[in-house]
Amino acid sequence: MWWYKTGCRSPHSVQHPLLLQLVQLQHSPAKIPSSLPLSASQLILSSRQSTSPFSFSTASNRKLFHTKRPAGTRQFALLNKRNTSLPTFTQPALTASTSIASTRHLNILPKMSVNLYAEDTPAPTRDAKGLHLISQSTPNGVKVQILLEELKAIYGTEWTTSIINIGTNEQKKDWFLRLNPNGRIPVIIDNTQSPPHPVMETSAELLYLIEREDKDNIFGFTDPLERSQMLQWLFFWHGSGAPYQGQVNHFFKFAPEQIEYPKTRFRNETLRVFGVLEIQLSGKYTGQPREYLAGKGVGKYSVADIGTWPWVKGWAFSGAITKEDMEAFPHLLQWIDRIATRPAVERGTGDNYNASKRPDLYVGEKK
Ligand SMILES: N[C@@H](CCC(=O)N[C@@H](CS)C(=O)NCC(=O)O)C(=O)O
Repeated sequence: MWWYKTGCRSPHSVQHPLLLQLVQLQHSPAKIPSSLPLSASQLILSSRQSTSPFSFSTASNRKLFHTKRPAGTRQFALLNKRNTSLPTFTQPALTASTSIASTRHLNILPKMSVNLYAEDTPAPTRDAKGLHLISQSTPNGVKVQILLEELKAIYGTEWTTSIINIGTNEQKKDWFLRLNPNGRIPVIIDNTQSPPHPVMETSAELLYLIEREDKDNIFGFTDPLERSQMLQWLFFWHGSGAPYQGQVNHFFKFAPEQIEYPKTRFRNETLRVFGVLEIQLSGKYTGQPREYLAGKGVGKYSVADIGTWPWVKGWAFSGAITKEDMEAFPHLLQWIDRIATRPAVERGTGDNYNASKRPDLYVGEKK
């Protein structure tokens, strides 16, 4: 019998992929979705759940016991097939030799291909043959624009671009939601895949592009620890930087009324995460100042920087953060300037992505 040690009930603690699947099993043991990975579907779940399905452990205290459940712990019980004394279930349709990848392919992908493009999908997107980008030069759009320009400079990567105006809510229309249900830019579609493969969420897009194009790992790393560091900083900004700075822009610049609490809260959080980047770049705790966020020594320019820079360089946009505030982050300011001078960065932020300069790329409602 296996007991899964729990310690934390926060939403973050249920992120372990296997555990998320087990939560699904627990909620609906009679109906196991066919998309469940085989490993999870083969597990047999005890009906004697002792507590909320959301009481799983964080990575730090996660542990499987092959003994009796220790007293005083809130546990999620998994039984292996040898234990027949408790109610069990299995997923009959899947066998050990059935790969989930093939199941997914059969059940889901053909539907995606039928529905990916609609009649009102703008022609440049619907007819694209290779990589296609739908963007606008916002901080998130610029991330992907820059990486594509970098890849073009090194490898001759080709793609086509459509620019939309998010001010008209083009990204909330049905044709766009088929490509990115989140209704936000940017999105890329790889039409060389069959069916075409859309990618949403900027960090996932950056990773998709380097896996597809960056054969020499110029914007990524071969060393697993350096790659791990790159992912940490890429995720740090995606999860703990962009959302705060985005809210600063919203509450200071766009909100219909000025409300002090969120303005203070998000301004302070943004300055705090700038401070985190400053710690990394200054080498405050390592004794090694660095030029880039990830990599050995002074680091190497990578998608961690590309995913972070377009937001941080726009610190002045909201009017909430002053020059005096930024004086606390000298290494961060140097990093902003260092990256700004790259030719691909200049191109990725330049006129080629400006709808008024490139009306030929502009699709959808314009206003
Ligand atoms: N987490 C998403 C965020 C994308 C995002 O928020 N994009 C903004 C532009 S910077 C957008 O499309 N806003 C329009 C809207 O919210 O409808 C990502 O990283 O791709």
